[in-house]
Amino acid sequence: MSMASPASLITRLDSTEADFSAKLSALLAFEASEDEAIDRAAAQILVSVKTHGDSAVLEATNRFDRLSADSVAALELSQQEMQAALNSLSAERRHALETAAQRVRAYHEIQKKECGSEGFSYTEADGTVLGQKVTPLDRVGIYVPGGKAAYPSSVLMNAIPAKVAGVQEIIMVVPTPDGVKNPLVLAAAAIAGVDRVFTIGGAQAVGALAYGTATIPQVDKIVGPGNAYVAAAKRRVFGTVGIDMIAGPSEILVLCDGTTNPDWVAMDLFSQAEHDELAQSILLCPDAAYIEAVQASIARLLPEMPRHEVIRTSLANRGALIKVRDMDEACAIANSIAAEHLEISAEQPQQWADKIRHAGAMFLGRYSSEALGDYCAGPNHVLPTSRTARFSSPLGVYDFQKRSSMIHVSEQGAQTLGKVAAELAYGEGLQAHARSAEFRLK
Ligand code: HSO
Ligand code: ZN
Repeated sequence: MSMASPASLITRLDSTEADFSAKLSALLAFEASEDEAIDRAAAQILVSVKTHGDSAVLEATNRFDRLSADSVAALELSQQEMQAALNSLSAERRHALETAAQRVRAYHEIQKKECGSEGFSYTEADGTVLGQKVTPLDRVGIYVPGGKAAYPSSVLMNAIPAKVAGVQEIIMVVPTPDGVKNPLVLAAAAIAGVDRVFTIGGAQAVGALAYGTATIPQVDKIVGPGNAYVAAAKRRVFGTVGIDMIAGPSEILVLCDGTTNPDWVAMDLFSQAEHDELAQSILLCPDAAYIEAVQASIARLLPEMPRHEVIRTSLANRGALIKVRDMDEACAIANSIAAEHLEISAEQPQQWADKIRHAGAMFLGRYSSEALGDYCAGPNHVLPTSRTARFSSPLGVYDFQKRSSMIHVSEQGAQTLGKVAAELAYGEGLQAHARSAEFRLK
């Protein structure tokens, strides 16, 4: 393994360069490739699952995962099997998984309390009561990828908020190509309280959850990441069921004042770069000498990493070390990037956090490595990517709840509201509306 020269590992930019914005935009550009052929294939699978149900699911599972079964029921795992997976873990691994689950649960319990889960109501002077009622979804499907991105931590992050919200039934689907199961994923499902698990995946699993089959009940919302076929299928079933989001590659943006050990920052950049070749790791720092030091750390530490090839590709394609004028400018750039994860590795992190408006999750201070948030700090690791933090939020209890408006008009209230409504209804040419309001006038 040859050690590449530090300069070739990662792009260096300077915010004072004339073409800086153009270069930054080029670096950030990421189009979730909407491959037409993939979309067509996903659409076909969805149609066949919708029409033929279980038999289409069996056929696709046999074809894509080389897994044959006599019935879809035979692809369901028993609770004993999940429990056995949990029991098969080493004591340390099990303890870590349980600790993570307990912390994620605790955070989401507080979130449930603080985010208006009780709904609200108020009474007007004439006795009319108006309000909002919050109800958990009945049944949710969680998609867990089977291949290289089979993360037990993601099982916890998707299932626990649903559980905390009060969802009655959680159905997990996870492909097991050639029948190979991931015990840590099953153990996480057992800990999180997943009710049923089917070893199916791909667009066929999305279709089964969205439309329901004789064996797999229809869900109300499908959450969880998947490959391009799964993403295409989720897009297509949206409307029949709810979906969470279409997740892009992982991103980390480190905003550093130059006071953190450069090895720590280099490793934090690696931590998301190792997810996949399209992941994005960027450092913003006002101190040129410090950037040199991080670059040297990258060059020294990279060859030690088992996933060095993925990290190398990701850093070379989409990574950058950016020299900024000062921390204020760093904050402004961070807002324009709207990263999934933002580490503020600085002496006075809160001061800079106050200036950040767009980030999926903020990690304050040099001890808050993003990896802690990925596993066990407590907040959700399912976060808006690809600049969608401008308008969307981390997965949370609120994604598994919905709201109903409550209107209880008093007799007196009907007099005032009735006149207003009738007047507007005549204006819209809707007689029945007008009369319905007027019938109640004294
Ligand atoms: N960083 C990922 C989540 C994850 N990391 C799972 C490790 N395992 C989300 O962007
Ligand atoms: Zn991660």
